[in-house]
Amino acid sequence: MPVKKGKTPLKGSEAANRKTEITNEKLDSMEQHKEAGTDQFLTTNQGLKINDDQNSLKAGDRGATLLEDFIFREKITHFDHERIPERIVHARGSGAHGVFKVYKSMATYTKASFLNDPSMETPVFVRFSTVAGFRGSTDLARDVRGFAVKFYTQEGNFDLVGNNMPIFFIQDAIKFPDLVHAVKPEPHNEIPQAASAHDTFWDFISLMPESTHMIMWLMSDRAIPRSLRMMEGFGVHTFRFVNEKNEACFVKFHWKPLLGVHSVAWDEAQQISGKDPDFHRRDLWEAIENGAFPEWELGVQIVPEKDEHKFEFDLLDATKIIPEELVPVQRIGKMTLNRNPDNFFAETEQVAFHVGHIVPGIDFTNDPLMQGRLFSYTDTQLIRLGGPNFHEIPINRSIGTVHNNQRDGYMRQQINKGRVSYHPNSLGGGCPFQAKMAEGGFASYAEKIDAKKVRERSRSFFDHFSQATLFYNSQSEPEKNHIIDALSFELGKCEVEAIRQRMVNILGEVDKGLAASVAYNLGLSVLKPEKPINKSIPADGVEKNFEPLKVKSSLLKSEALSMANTKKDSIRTRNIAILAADGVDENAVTVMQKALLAEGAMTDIIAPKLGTITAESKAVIRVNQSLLTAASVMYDAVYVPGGTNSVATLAGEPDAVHFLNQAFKHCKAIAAHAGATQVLEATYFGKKLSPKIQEEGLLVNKDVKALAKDFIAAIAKHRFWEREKPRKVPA
Ligand code: HDE
Repeated sequence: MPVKKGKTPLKGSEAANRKTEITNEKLDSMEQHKEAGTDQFLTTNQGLKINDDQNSLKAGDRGATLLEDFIFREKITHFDHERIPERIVHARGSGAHGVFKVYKSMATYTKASFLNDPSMETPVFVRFSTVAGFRGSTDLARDVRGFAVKFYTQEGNFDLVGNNMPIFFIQDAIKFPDLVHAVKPEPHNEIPQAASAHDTFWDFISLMPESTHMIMWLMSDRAIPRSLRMMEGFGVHTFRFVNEKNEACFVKFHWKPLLGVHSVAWDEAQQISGKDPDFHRRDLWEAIENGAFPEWELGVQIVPEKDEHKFEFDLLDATKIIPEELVPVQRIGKMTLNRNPDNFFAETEQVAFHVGHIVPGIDFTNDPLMQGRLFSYTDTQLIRLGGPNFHEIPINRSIGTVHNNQRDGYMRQQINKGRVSYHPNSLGGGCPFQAKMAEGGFASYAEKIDAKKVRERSRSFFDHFSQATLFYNSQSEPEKNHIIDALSFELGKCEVEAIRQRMVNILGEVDKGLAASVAYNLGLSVLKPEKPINKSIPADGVEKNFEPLKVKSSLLKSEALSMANTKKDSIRTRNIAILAADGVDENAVTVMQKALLAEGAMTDIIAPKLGTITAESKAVIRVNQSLLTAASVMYDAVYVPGGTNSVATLAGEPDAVHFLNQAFKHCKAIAAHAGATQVLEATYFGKKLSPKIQEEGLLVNKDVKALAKDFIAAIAKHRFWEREKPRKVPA
């Protein structure tokens, strides 16, 4: 039986059991590959029944194919046109359907109806993405993640087209093509794929001090999430809320994942890219199929209009956050993703987001990055989706009816009746007519503007380092080390030493220790940064000073910026590996498995080969993965049950020992039943610790129940980063 879409959520263990159930079903049945309603004849696109789909029409059975073969030509022509241009950025993505509900009315701030009525369930479609890689690139690239949500509201579609980082590289949209050209594979040899670790990217960045804050985020573990379900999301720009009385306030949007914010190790990310490049896509898909629906709370930071200028930074500058200490995040509603797409192309590929898709109650600000985006998204859909009717593609359709006088164009689906396609008209009774604001008509917020037309940037945008420093100072010790490692890796991949040097000098403006550590790893020393060279020559010939302002943030640390402070209270949906072989202690397997499943985790029995293993008790246990198909990097934690023969086999099996070595290196929880210490002793860390095993997150106990309890607590901590070797202190 295939998995049903839109089923009711399963709770923890139910969901976990379902995983194995589905896997087995998948193996046993081809049923799921059937399309609904395919008990029908094969036809051409014109509806003609086809009687031979195996042979083209030929002049004799060994002769040339005839031009006449319209059936062959139709099939091949369609095939030849199957691809559409991939997105210029965010090409690699994964999507899901869901719903959003506000907790309580937000009418004080916004008249948006989907944020006013707690009983209203608004359908959503979400697309997560990486930015730099091509459509087939790996999920685990070090990159920003797109987090785009389409709300199908009663008042029209609202798209919150955000990222998993709250800021951006640049302040003005005119620099976007430069940024993207710099990060994409280099144009002469198209290397490297889905990676920022190359000269053109760091050349550009080292000349754009405004990108420094974003670089801190990109080099942090936020850029290598454990799961798309465990990422925060941000609207990035400051938006406006507008209420019924037309009073506006500023708002920043946040998505807070209920599973907490977690990441993998960089070494692990690189290995996952080889073992399972679809790791995030698969994880999202399976969680939803298993009924473990991903959830986020929508958060807002609200700033009254009168407070626009009260901060040390400019609210219109997309390279700045509003620290949560200054304006707390109010959690106002919840989004639940509960249905996988039926067809990747039709939905995830053809979905067209646009920052300009808003509803009454939400409006823009003059953030120059946002203003540029307002142009770019429609423009890109025109080329990508082939014309102006992309709003008619099912995934892009508004749930409200669309009435206007726009007509025709490539691939028009709607058949407009009648002869009136203009306004005003009398022949159509004046229809469709304009809506007053009281009737839900959209009117832009009447912001007062009195200014000169200039190509300039406000000086309030010129502090490029204070929040980069705030971010760095807010990190835990292991997180700081990871940033140092990431920078050393990325810059180490640059061939041009001058680029490395320029970047190291910029890091000196963020934190002296950070810069010194990276410089040490690169064999350099930190020098004074050069003056930025991106000067403009205005019409009056007077050069503008682009030198960054030296500002010190009055806030030294912000708790919300460190993932060390995230939720660590659940092992729900975590994948746990159980290494076993013939002769395993059945009780040690089942007691542990039961305890983990009860907490909502999932388990895989991994043995030297697929099929079944026979326990000491002679019970037959089904194997989910072999040591060849599984890898430690695909699991959150590892358990080794006892059983004399099983333990002896695993201790002599290099793949099993490697599995544990990797889990240890990546700071994961490892549990061994007392009888299984022989396997641990075969590892590099077992040798180090033996005979008395003592290390946080490394558990040995002969009482399986007690071991399970400690193991669950350890897995919930996500990682034991402190296990990593201490960094060398530069001279
Ligand atoms: Fe985008 N961006 N962007 N971007 N962006 C696109 O639109 C653009 C920016 C973001 O899953 C494109 O349909 C400009 C910030 C996401 O389909 C394109 C600028 C943020 C997605 C485009 C930015 C984003 C896109 C490419 C500088 C976070 C994927 C394909 C002003 C707030 C949406 C497409 C999806 C996609 C332009 C900067 C998020 C070319 C000009 C800042 C999540 O239109």
